[in-house]
Amino acid sequence: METVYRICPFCEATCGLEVEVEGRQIKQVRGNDEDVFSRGYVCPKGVALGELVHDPDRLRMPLLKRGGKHVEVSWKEAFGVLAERLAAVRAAGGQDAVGVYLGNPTVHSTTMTLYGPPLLKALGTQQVYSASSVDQLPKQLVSALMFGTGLSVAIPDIDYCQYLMILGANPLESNGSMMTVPDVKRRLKALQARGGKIVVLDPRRTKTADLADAYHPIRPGTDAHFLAAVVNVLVEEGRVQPGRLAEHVVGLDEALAALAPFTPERVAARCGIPAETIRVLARELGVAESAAVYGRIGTCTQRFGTLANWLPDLIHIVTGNLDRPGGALFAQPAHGAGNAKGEAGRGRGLKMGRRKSRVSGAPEIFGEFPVGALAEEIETAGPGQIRALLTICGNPVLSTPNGARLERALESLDFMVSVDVYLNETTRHADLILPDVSPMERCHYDLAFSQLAVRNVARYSPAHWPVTDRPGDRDMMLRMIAIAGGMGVDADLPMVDDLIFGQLMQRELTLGTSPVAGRDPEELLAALGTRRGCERMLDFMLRTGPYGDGFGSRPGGLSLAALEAAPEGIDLGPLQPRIPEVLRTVDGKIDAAPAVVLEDLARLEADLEAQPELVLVGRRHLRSNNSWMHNLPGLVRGKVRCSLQIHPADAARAGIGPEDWAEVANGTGCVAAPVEITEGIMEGVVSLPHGWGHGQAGMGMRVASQYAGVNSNLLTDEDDRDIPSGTAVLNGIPVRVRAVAALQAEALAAPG
Ligand SMILES: Nc1nc2c(c(=O)[nH]1)N[C@H]1C(S)=C(S)[C@@H](COP(=O)(O)OP(=O)(O)OC[C@H]3O[C@@H](n4cnc5c(=O)[nH]c(N)nc54)[C@H](O)[C@@H]3O)O[C@H]1N2
Ligand SMILES: Nc1nc2c(c(=O)[nH]1)N[C@H]1C(S)=C(S)[C@@H](COP(=O)(O)OP(=O)(O)OC[C@H]3O[C@@H](n4cnc5c(=O)[nH]c(N)nc54)[C@H](O)[C@@H]3O)O[C@H]1N2
Ligand code: SF4
Ligand SMILES: [Mo]
Repeated sequence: METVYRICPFCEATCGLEVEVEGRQIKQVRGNDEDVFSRGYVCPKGVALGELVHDPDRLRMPLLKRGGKHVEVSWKEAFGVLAERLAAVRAAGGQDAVGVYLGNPTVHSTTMTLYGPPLLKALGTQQVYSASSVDQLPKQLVSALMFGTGLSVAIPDIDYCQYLMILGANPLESNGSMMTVPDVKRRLKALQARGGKIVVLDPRRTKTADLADAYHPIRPGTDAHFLAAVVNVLVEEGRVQPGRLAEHVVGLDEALAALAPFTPERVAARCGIPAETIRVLARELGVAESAAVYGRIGTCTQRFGTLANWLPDLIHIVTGNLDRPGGALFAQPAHGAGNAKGEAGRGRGLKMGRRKSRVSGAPEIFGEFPVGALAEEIETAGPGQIRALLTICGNPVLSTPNGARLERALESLDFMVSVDVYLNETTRHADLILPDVSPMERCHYDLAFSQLAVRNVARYSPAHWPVTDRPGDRDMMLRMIAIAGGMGVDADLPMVDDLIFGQLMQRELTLGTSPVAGRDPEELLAALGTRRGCERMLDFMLRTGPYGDGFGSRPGGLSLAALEAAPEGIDLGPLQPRIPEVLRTVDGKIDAAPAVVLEDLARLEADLEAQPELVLVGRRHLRSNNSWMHNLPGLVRGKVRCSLQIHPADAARAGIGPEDWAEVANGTGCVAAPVEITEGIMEGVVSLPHGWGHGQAGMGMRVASQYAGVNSNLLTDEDDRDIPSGTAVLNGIPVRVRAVAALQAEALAAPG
């Protein structure tokens, strides 16, 4: 028996795990009590690491579709097919004929995070899509517009905060998102224990709402209305107190004036929250010793995602809580985030809309188009039409709107290749599937989540088991990069890796502000020794980062070796104020009133007149993770999770009883699910979790197929998007419900 320490790669909490292994077998997984960040916390998904690693259905060899069936082939054959088919598609349609979709676990894999960008560059395609546009894109867009980079996200300083308002997030199930916060429950309870207050606004009375000091049901899609009214009250009552921020902000008066139409009295009915309650909440925010407003999925994947993500930061400015301990602060990760590079306090800002998508003219943001536009880009003929698709760590058939249309589009492709670990709803359409290694066979450092963490920490897990019978994930990516870059199937991979690293190093050396500016590259290469791949890049980034040893110029500073020697991680302390140094906007100011955001207020005002209808929202469960952990028996056992939550009054109106199944339908699609009649959801709102709908022909997930459930994204409309960000509207979807029993009776009565 051997104990191995690893960072859990499954969700954003990044818990430290203590894994007992015997040879290549995981025997037990526990939380690592010594971990400087998670301090022993673990959830059932982390405990299921062994089930995932040893899952007999996890792919171990490349699969090639022959005569409609997937068969195992050698890696050599797989790469040969990839090279030949990609070349054929590009010869006929050019580089944009190859589309790419990057799914969520891409960001949880250090290898994919580091080698994904060079792969996109080698492909040279403009047809890039990702799970961002069914997730956090609105938050990243407003962060870039206001502060200069898409990962300059103001994070609630949860460990010091005295008043936390949570909208559209349920961290007690999700373990937090766009806020890396292991053991969130303990931290929330500590907030309360020091006299602080937590307020939750959600259409469902969630576990987080139960823990909170106050819970207010809110109509889906009306967070922006509500928050705009909160700002108005702060203005009206003379509580605009940006303090030291004032000199760093432009556009504040303009922003406040633009919100004037949204008084509590005008938004109350639409939000389902009394005007007086809105006033009370605004006052509480205004007088709190420190406060943060945290919105997540419910505020992002909705009709006014951009506005609903701008307003929290505007409130942070108005109340002086931005960049103040206990308010919302910017992380300072060890590897050197984009907002720690180059000239301090100034940068290039965000350039968006440099091009438009071919069919619906959606603007590019951060180099990608909204995934809602993917199917139309595959189906619509003309220059730039996608004829081949590469998916990496993605299951868009279940995760993106109108999965049925996307499946038809995938079937019409000339070639599809997926890098994945399962033969699932999406990859079953692929001609070629390249299996990834398990988390035990790759190194891990959280490049993305350390930028979103509630505390500055640095942790690293080396690959534990060597890969012998196949290319490792780095070599798989390098081979794909070589093929895409026209270097052929037999390219020398160490040479390709050297090229990629050389570019990374060159960029750093040319930054006048770098601790290694002007140094001899040969000397730095020598200092990096025999490290290659991710390890070499990480070591370089850490050493040139804000806490790094600067390759000798800052003795005692961080390096990969220091992290290797500390499997429990290195604590770098609480978040600290970083304004103005953190800013990377062109003028070095915080833009409180970005034009694309203010322009959207007309749409918000028009929505005040909308008539209430029955709408669908999503939800998450602790023992589930998007679409792909349903093959692990330890997680899916027990009560049926893919049920329709419905309020008793709505159930009664639709004639639905507690033992019934309900049909949920709208103009996009129709599904049926068992119901859970509960007071825990607002009247006029029903909820289905996403990520279910397994069990189609041609899949290879035997457990998941037995717990199939239905795909809630058969009901979401791919054309329905938050306008500024292009993010899909996945919450607040108009639907009709009726008892399936009634339906069957109708079918029986119908002639023939
Ligand atoms: N209706 C509705 N839809 C939603 C949401 C919602 O709340 N409601 N949430 C949205 C959100 S927030 C997200 S992030 C997206 C997720 O969207 P996706 O990322 O497209 O979907 P996932 O379910 O995360 O699927 C991950 C895929 O990666 C594979 N995978 C897992 N581990 C690895 C690995 O180590 N390597 C490789 N190569 N592959 C791996 C899995 O088998 C699976 O195919 O879904 C979105 N869709
Ligand atoms: N166990 C588990 N953990 C996960 C995941 C998982 O699938 N399972 N997925 C991971 C991923 S990829 C992500 S992005 C995060 C997401 O993290 P969270 O955002 O915390 O996830 P949810 O639990 O979906 O919470 C969203 C809440 O928004 C509410 N809601 C829906 N519409 C609205 C609205 O219009 N306004 C308001 N105010 N509320 C609304 C829903 O009722 C729900 O309670 O979780 C991550 N962690
Ligand atoms: S909370 Fe997230 S990171 Fe922590 S053990 Fe669970 S899945 Fe892993
Ligand atoms: Mo997500």
